[in-house]
Amino acid sequence: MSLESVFSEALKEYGFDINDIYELESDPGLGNGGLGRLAACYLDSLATLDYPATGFTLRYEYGLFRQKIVDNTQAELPDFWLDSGDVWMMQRSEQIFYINMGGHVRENWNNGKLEIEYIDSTTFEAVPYDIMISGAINEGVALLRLWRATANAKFDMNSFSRGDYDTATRATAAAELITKVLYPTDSHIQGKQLRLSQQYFLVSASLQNIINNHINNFGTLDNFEKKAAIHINDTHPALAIPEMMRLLLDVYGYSWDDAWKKTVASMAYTNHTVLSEALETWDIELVKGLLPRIYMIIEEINRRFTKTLEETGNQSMLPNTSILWHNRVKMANLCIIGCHSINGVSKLHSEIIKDSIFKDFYCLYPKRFTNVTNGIAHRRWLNGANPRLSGFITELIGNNFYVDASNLSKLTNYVGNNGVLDALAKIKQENKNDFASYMQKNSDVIINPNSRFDLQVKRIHEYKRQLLNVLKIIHLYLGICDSPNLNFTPQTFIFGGKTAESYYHAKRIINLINNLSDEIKDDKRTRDKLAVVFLENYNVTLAERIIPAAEISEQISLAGKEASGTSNMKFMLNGALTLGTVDGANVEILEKVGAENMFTFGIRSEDVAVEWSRGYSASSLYSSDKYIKRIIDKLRDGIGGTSFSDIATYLTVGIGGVADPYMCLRDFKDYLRAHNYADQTYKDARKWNDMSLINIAKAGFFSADRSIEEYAKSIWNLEKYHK
Ligand code: OAK
Repeated sequence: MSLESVFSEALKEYGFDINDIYELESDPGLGNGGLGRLAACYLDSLATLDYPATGFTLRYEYGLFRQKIVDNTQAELPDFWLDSGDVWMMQRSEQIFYINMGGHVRENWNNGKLEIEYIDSTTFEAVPYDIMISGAINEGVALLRLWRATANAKFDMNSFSRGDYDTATRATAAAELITKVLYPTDSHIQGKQLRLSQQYFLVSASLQNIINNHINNFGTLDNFEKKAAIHINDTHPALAIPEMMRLLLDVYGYSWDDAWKKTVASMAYTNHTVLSEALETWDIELVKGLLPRIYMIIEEINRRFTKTLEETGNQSMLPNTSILWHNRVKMANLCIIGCHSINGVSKLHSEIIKDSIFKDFYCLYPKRFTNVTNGIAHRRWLNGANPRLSGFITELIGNNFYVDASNLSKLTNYVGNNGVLDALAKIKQENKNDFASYMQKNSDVIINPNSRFDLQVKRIHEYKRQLLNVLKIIHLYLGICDSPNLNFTPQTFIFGGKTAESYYHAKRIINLINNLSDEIKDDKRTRDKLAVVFLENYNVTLAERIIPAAEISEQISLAGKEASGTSNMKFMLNGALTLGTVDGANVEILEKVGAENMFTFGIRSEDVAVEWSRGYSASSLYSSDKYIKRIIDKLRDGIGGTSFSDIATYLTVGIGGVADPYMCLRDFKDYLRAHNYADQTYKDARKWNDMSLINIAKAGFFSADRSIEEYAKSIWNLEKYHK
């Protein structure tokens, strides 16, 4: 509403700083990482671009845990975000829906029509809470609807009236468990019944809601697929497909063929990962037990699909494409069979899914596959998070980039302009100073604002290779110890990120980073040149503070593993230079800025499988490369007083699997080369600032507005409210 300065002034008169007020509101930690954050960015664009849209999610009482670093390792504390977060939510008790789970079903044929009777099932109530997402420049509003689970009030009343308070309260507690807490596993499935209940609860409430609205508007579902588009954000809401079928068949009386046409025509699916451990599969018995009717429908979908495969002579595709396989329900297969559109989230990723994990499906349905490269809410990540930079850009090119980020390209007119480059450098320095003061004030961490800020902030995961970054820092550290008088640009390596409580290896990496931080701090030879900082409880609030201060953005996943990445886009938009592999959306960043404005390194995705098949041997790298050997030996000897021999073994011999599964040692040498090149470039401030300017200028493509326009046009066939 452009009223921030008015409020800021008014608050000042009462002795308050508006920033302190902002701090009081906690982040709604309703997701784990990139997947949920992307959805939040998309809601901003949907509202601003005037598209009619609702995002559905669960109103978890406890969001993603609060991370505390205790004895240099991660501890998890509950995140009760609702104490300050629910001021924005409106309960809409008039739109409650009912969801059945458990028990069994009886099929009754009545005059040739099938009627489904639910026996001994439990009915839950889904209560909606709405958060309005206002458009930035218009009157558009998108809705975020969060469902809270509770016991069926009618059922409760019966128990109460019988005086059976125990049953009544037990039922409420069991129901409320469904939306109690967000599962903290990212890119890894946990096959728990409660998680499956959450998924079904979300899709059933949301679909009943969508269908109900449609009936209210049109009085029929005959035109449903022409008026509604349902998007499945990874496979977590995949049960929307059989649930849609259930509603059309059992409640609205459509034939199978008509119901199926409607379902496929209205549903679209985005895949957000190729990691096999993240591809959801559910135990058949679990699905049957919790969702008997849904399971029957899945079986029928699969029976018809399998029959077509056989009729077309494609039986050999069965192992990869069947929904039911080896006692598991494969959710991605369900999505591909049940959706008219399937997309990856960067050009490279969309090619990889066609060539590898969904290859057979691509042969069967080539027209369904497409790409939509991710984007970020540039108004949040530039205008909101970095007012200095956005103010300066406005002085240079006007404020049209706020509405249309492609206008940022006008900044290329200032390449080589010393006045502009100096101003950019000054802004970066001020943002660094601010961040250093913030850290000192809020967590007693001292950061030298005159060192180079090098960041890797994201979930901690083997494939993202925080370990590779650590190996490099150990190398630099040992180098300074060898030659303390060598000219060395002071550098601060900043890490941040959470990992699931159960992910042992990632927790060890957090431990290693914190120990390394201590050892370097305690060493007189290195402490003024090198620093490692682990930001506790990395979240959106912290990201908004640190990204504007970043100079190097580490995007160093093993090629082929990061579907897209979105922090890479946020960093570039704020003028950081990318040190990265040719992976995910880095590929498109490279395309936009050119190789001369990015520091790339590492194996290419198409070569990874080739190297494995040739017998990639990490242990021979250990024996042949004296730098690698020294670093691994140092891990064994100890960092910060603790031996990390388990990590040394993981890299060289393997722990219950192959050695160095994400090829850290394979890419180490080339990573060092790219780092050294970045280091040399940094010494030439003019060149560095020019590169930084070009990165900002080319970031417009990565606005979520562009992604949403692509979804609206090519997948949803969606029109704006006001044409
Ligand atoms: C998490 C769990 C299961 C499946 C995917 C994820 C996930 O977070 N994927 C991430 O999605 C982001 C948004 O598309 C991408 O930028 C990340 O590369 C991807 O890891």
